[in-house]
Amino acid sequence: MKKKAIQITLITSLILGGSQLFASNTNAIKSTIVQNDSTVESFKVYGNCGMCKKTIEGALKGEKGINSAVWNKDTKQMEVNFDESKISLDEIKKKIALVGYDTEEYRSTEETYSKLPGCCQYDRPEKK
Ligand SMILES: [Cu+2]
Repeated sequence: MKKKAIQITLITSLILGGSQLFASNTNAIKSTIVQNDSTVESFKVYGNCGMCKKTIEGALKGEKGINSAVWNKDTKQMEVNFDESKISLDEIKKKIALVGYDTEEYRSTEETYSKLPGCCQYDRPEKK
């Protein structure tokens, strides 16, 4: 009788141990996937108001590899969550420059900037 009890304990611990192994394996796979398709970067985008926010965020909306893009008009910080295998940080900044907004790395053209509504014509960083 005692022997049987020990056997059951052994089997139970084997099952438990096995399922724990399985669980930690799936966790490892999950976290790798999350890391692969989501990189979060914050950087400064020059701009003024709520309309700028719409234009800046709109530059990335629906673009391949962009999970989310939020610009804060008070701090001028842009936070982008993206898939590095589909779009690079440089490409993101170029897209923002294309709609009229400067980052430290990519400057919009004078022409595009001058077409922005008056309230959106922010003080531009000095030319390097
Ligand atoms: Cu604006």
